[in-house]
Amino acid sequence: MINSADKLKVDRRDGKLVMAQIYVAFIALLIGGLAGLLQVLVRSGRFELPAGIGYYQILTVHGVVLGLVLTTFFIIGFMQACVSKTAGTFTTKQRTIAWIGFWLMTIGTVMAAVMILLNEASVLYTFYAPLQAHFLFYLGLTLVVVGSWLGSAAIIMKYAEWRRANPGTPSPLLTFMALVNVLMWIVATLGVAATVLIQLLPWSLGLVETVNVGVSRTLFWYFGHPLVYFWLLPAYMAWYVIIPKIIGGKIFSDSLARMSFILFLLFSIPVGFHHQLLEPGIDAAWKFLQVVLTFLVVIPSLMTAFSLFATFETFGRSKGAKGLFGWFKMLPWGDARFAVPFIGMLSFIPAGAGGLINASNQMNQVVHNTIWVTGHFHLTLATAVVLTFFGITFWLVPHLTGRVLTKAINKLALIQGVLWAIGMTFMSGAMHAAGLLGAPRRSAFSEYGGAPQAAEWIPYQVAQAVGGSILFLAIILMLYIFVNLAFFAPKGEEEFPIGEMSTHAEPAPMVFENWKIWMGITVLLILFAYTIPFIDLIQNAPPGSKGYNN
Ligand code: HAS
Ligand code: CU
Repeated sequence: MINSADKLKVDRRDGKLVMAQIYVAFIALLIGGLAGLLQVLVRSGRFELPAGIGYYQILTVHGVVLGLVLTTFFIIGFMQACVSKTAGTFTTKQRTIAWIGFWLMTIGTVMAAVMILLNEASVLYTFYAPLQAHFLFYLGLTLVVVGSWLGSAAIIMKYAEWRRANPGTPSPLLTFMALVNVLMWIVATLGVAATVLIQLLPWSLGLVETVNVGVSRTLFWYFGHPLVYFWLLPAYMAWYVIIPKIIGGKIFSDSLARMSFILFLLFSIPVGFHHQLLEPGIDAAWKFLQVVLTFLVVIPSLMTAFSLFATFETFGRSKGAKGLFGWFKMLPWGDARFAVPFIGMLSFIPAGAGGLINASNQMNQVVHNTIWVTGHFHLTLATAVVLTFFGITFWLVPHLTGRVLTKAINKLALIQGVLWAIGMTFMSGAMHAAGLLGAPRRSAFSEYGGAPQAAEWIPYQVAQAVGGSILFLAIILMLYIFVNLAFFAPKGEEEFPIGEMSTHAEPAPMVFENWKIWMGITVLLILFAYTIPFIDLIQNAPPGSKGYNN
């Protein structure tokens, strides 16, 4: 279905809202990237942080600012742009709610950042109890979450308005996808809100002395796993809908795309135990159940891979490609809007395979708490997802600022993507390898008293520093491109690419929009996977833990 809105630009007022969030995301990239560079340098053993700055302080900056701030701001902004473009301009009321959300998120971010910089919250991005932060850190994160709910509310309201105006018609694909992601986000963030408001805030304020660590971590991972799909789904929105248009092809199947998003809604949340397989207090049978559910949530990613190959191959053959991989040559390799996200897709193949290893109950014992896991999420989040976000930036920012992506900037963007791929191959590759040799994650440089095994890790740490330095260069290049596209590129009209359906595709069945069914199953699965383990964790808890802080 070709929507009449497809020809229109995103409304200027909505554009401002989206750009505000993208500015914050790129400031976060600068700060977080710098912290990342300092970390790899420390871990190489050849550099010490000046002025009494702590390694964990820097590591917290890196994780919070890139993992939580950059992602949330970019994603909410991008989804709002998609909804405004495909379901129509936000009403004044919807836009005002979204702006209030933006300011709450920004104030919360500043509060959390100040506490980290004062070394009052060196608790890493997972803020695991019994590590204890200043209460303003938790309050700041709460504001970020509440603000994101308001940004999400604007999307839900626009969707509801569209439904009322178009009864019996499937909603525009990008709007549908954004809606699924915000529904998943709201259900997931209830978990982190619960641990912060009920446990961590009162504890950091000294109102209660101890905290139930098992419950707090379980609530965190109830949120923490769907968090990673909250990052991934916007990338999938671009892969399913935007990339086909950029290459000049068609979307393989509207229904398949919707079905995969519904499967993410159902299976993203009841799987948090795959982060806690080696933690005490949870019965092995419940861990096993969640491992099985984890393998179910792999299916929509395999569907996505299938659908992408189908789009690429169909397009290539329509251009006369022959043989098994002849279509590969037909793809527009000179277009950074395609090539940079494509590097992301390629990296997602080993990244996903690593995820399957992590999720395999026994193999998790080999990799858990090693730097292998850090390697895993630098391929998934910091390559597949982030390069896709960069690819989106190349057209979305000029589209919103009334400028164009010039040939020269396109070339720089390609160099940026290639640098990223090289840097990450060194860094993430060395992390995976060192992890298999037992090198721990979340640790500063140490020779562990001259232990021979630790000596084996050092060459890999040097390789990580080489890769990390290349990545930092790529970040600087990306920031240059962003500033150019936002302020200096020539005026003009840049397209918001939205793919068309392939002609043989049937319209999507309306059952996909029956939220009573999908939210109902989501809640039932959560209750099934978590109720008894929670009762266990509360009833059979060891004495609560006092806070550790520096
Ligand atoms: Fe993960 C830990 C399991 C995906 C992020 N993960 C993490 C952490 C993060 C993270 C941040 O089960 C660390 C948290 C912490 O701080 O402790 N992960 C999985 C599984 C998947 C997975 C099963 N993770 C992600 C994604 C992330 C992410 C996505 C961010 C965006 N992960 C785990 C587990 C742990 C974990 C355990 C805990 C480890 C521990 O012990 O602590 C799956 O969703 C992956 C499915 C993906 C695929 C790949 C499909 C391929 C596609 C690309 C197609 C390419 C094309 C182009 C078409 C099966 C879609 C190719 C063209 C050619 C020509 C070749
Ligand atoms: Cu997970």
